[in-house]
Amino acid sequence: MSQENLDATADQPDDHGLARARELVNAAAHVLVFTGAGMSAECGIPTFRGAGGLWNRFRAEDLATPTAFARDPRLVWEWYGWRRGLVTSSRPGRAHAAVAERAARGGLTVVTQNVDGLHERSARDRGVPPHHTIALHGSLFRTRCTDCGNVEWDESTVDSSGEETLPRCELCGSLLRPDIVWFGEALDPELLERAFRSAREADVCIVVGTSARVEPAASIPRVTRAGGRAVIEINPESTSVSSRERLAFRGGAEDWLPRLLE
Ligand code: BV8
Ligand code: ZN
Repeated sequence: MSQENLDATADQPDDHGLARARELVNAAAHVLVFTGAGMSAECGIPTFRGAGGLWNRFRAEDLATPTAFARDPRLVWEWYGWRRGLVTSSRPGRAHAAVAERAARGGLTVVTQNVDGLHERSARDRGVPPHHTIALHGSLFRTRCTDCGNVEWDESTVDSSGEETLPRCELCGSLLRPDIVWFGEALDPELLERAFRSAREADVCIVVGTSARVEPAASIPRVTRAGGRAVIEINPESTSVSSRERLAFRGGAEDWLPRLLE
């Protein structure tokens, strides 16, 4: 389906727009679902930007950079420990379920900027193999040693009451850090390559709940579009993705994704 074919669709799709988008998705051999924080908003996990966003209350430079961790690891661990707790008490929602159910039928890859693991949990519940989800920015539930680089799965409660209580490497005793990609750090080249390959191979890319401002992830839908394939957006607000896209569904992920993928 070429871009010209989509241009007939209104910016705010009506029932016809939904029918058209569903046609595209159903005809696709390879669907890419590209998600951001809005995907988990209805599960009670705050987004970063916009009303109620974390970056309104906290500064990214103080919490999500290697410099911040070097300066005050206790503060950074307090923030990630709080977020780990928030996610532990949350559950994947209807939007995650719709994606996982379609992935179980095959032909769907998720590329997510989220570190909450909710796509993975939802997929696991349905027996979908983990490689269907590419988590570009890491995980709240993994640690990495600042010295030997050892990576471990870790769901425990973080004690950030003092620097001496912070998690330590079981191999070498050095300080552990969250295994998350911070601003100014390189993304895993293998994951990035897989994500961009999916974008090139996708017949349709569904962009859900991202302000599309953080690079290089934000370029993923552009790659699908550059190949002449359709990009569908689900977001209550307009973004740089929708300004070029006619198939933009204004509203929450839980409202639109199940209708699009059922
Ligand atoms: C790197 C970890 C190089 C933190 C995160 C090109 C141009 C300009 C700048 C750059 C560039 N290339 C690189 C940069 C610098 C920087 C960058 O992009 N800066 C931007 C902000 C200007 N990028 C980097 O630093 C990257 N690294 O480039 O390294 C390099 C190379 C070699 C060697 C060394 C270095 C690393 C970026 C990774 C940053 N890490 N995550 C953490 O999670 O604790 S970023 C942070 O933003 C989040 O974690 C998230 O992953 C990411 C994206 O945010 P969104 O998911 O989009 O969330 P946001 O809140 O913005 O939007 C939510 C949306 O949901 C809204 O649109 C809202 O309307 C919508 N919504 C709300 N409710 C709902 C909803 N949608 C649907 N349903 C709802 N119910
Ligand atoms: Zn170590």
